[in-house]
Amino acid sequence: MWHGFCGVQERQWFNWETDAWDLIVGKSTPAALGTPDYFGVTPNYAYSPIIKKFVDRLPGVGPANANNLGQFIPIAVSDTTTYLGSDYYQIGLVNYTQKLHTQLPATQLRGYRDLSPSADGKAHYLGPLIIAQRDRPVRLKFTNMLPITGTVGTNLFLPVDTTIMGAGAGPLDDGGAPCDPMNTTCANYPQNRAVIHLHGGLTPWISDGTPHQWITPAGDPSPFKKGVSFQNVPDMPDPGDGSATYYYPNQQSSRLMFYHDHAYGMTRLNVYAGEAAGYLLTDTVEEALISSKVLPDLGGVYHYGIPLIIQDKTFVPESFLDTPLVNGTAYPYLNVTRKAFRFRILNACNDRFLNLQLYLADPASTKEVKMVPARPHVGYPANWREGRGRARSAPRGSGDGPDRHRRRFPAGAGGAPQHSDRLCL
Ligand SMILES: [Cu+2]
Repeated sequence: MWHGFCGVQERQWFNWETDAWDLIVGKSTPAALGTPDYFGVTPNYAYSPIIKKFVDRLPGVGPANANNLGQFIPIAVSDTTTYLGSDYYQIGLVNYTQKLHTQLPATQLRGYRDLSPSADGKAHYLGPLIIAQRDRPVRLKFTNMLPITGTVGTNLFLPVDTTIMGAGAGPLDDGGAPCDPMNTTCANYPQNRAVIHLHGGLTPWISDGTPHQWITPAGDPSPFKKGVSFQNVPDMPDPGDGSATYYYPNQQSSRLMFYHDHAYGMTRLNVYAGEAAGYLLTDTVEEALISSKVLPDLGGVYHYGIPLIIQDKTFVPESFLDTPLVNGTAYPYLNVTRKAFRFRILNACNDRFLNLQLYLADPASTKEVKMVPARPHVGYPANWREGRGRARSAPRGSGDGPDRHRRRFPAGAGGAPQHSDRLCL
């Protein structure tokens, strides 16, 4: 997170040839979306194209908080009458496209659509967000609406490694007879399998969405219809082929979770493709903290804070996960005013721990933030990168912090803040 004026907007990367942090744009001066050249003169097609930073707003919650690309995270529409005492949701799985940055074409995605008649009928990346209350169950009917085997769009649009167990051949032949893939050619598991798992939820096993509880779309000709552990919720009507029911008791404290695919052999790919959405659990303790002003109340859909769902993606066919998305946009910004904000930060990366820090960006420099010289590490091996005196190693401490920050907000009459500022993510 770069906090402050987001003036310099190109990618920064450590260059092992020169032992320095380079702004890639300063090195190879490619056009927007050009091929980055991180290692001397050799093109590296495996890296995402150069994307201008901090030009798109953060997608917010609900259509009123859509960004300049029209992206937003919808709140799932709850049905409180079909199952009295429970919030009921109907969610489908579809292929769709969405623009994730101004300079990128629309990206092919596979994800969830709120099937409530009151929803807008569209899939939205990271949506629909389910807001649940402690001790009030959520019931879910999930329908796999992907194309059936043999039609366009059946297969995942990402490369699937069929040598991984559960992704290639299974124990049935094309006619559905038992088959031993160790000894003969059997049918492949289809790539339109899906299941929903509530990540972090205390969920009974029938509804846990384990790797062996996937389903294929209704009418799919594959001999593999559902995982061997598949169960519907006993006190809900059988939803039929292509659908599954889930019961989440919500008997745990408030937290931001997410629900995502968990299909055997392709969980990582399905989640990467977009099968993930937020699940915000609230409770009376949190409400008391908000009403007593211990936690800031930003009002409306941000009563429980602003979600920042961070993921790592690549926009080329190989996956180096070199581009962060926040709420579905690459390098977004958020206009903030001088008051306390509450962010609900979720690491939904495939491959990364996150070390989040706040820095004041330096509009006078060609770098995003000021950097300090590296200190040599006495006694380290000669080829140890840390000790080789590269030009800049870390953001300069004097460039961050509340003192510098405060100067950017001259007070108006009565000490009221006059200016807003950009939080670059
Ligand atoms: Cu998970």
